[in-house]
Amino acid sequence: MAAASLNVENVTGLLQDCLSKLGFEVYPLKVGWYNSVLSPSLRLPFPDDSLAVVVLSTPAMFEQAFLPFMEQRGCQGLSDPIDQCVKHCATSAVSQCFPGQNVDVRYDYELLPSRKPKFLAQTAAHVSGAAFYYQQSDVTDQPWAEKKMFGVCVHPRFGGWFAIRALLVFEDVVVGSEVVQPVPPDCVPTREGRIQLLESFNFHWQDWSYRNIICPVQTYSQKQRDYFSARPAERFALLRTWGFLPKEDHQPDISSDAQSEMITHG
Ligand code: B12
Repeated sequence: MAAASLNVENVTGLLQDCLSKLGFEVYPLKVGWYNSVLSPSLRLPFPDDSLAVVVLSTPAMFEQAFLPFMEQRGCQGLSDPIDQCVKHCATSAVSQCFPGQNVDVRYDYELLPSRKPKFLAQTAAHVSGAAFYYQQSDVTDQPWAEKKMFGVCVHPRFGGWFAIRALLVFEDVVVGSEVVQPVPPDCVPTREGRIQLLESFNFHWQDWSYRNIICPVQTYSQKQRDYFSARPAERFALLRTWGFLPKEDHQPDISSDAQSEMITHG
């Protein structure tokens, strides 16, 4: 389809058709909504009226995309298997739905040469209306004195049981001025709820309690929990016990302390 005939509805619809069966959700946004809350060094280098789409993984992604991806292709090289799977799904959807189109694809784990993230996933999720981004400044009369508290997005259906994986920017697709910025559902409206959320996310994120701040419609399966609770070195071992990696291959030696402390986002 030529760029001129693409619009918010058909881009979102085509991506949804490709990606929802794989356990992803897609939400459109205008680059200007994102850029207007950020300082110049973090803004996207595209016109304010261009279309972007943020891609979230839901609990179903693990069984609907990741395990079949491992079964069919296996992972190649040392990079994170989930990241490889997400990249495969996103690039396949883009080349299938929009052949020849100018689409800039950024992943949550990518950094710019300045070491800043290529896009701020939580800000994108909030301005698209996908998931409210609760930040320190959303708590009145903060109990944390000078401490910096990291913010967290809450999805209205999945609570914290999701991840923000990618941002696609359609440079040549213009979002009309009549398109209104959606407000994300405020599912943690009270001061006490927000304090509990930010404290769980900052101090006890390993116990995953922040994910249940609202009652989710679906959570990660036991298999998925086992996978994301494991450290990277153990994840390769788990994949091997599930039959996905050849036993004799040369797996990365990720036993050094630095690497086993590495956090991969699930
Ligand atoms: C670096 C990083 C980390 C670092 C630092 C954390 C941080 N927030 O800075 C470390 C390694 C500590 C980390 C840890 C974790 N992380 Co992390 N991390 C990231 C990463 C890659 C970048 C975040 C970042 O650097 N932000 C920069 C700071 C400056 O941005 P900011 O605080 O949001 O500030 C901006 C906004 O306030 C904005 N702004 C200003 N005004 C306004 C107004 C409005 C309305 C809005 C919307 C925005 C806005 O401007 C500011 C910048 O100038 C993101 C993925 C991504 N690409 O975004 C994941 C991400 C934030 N992490 C995530 C998770 C889940 C985790 C962990 C739980 C690990 C895990 N295995 O699951 C832990 C727990 C956190 C903790 N307690 O320490 C998830 C959060 C999902 C969610 N529901 O929100 C993300 C989004 C990854 C993902 N794929 O989903 N992480």
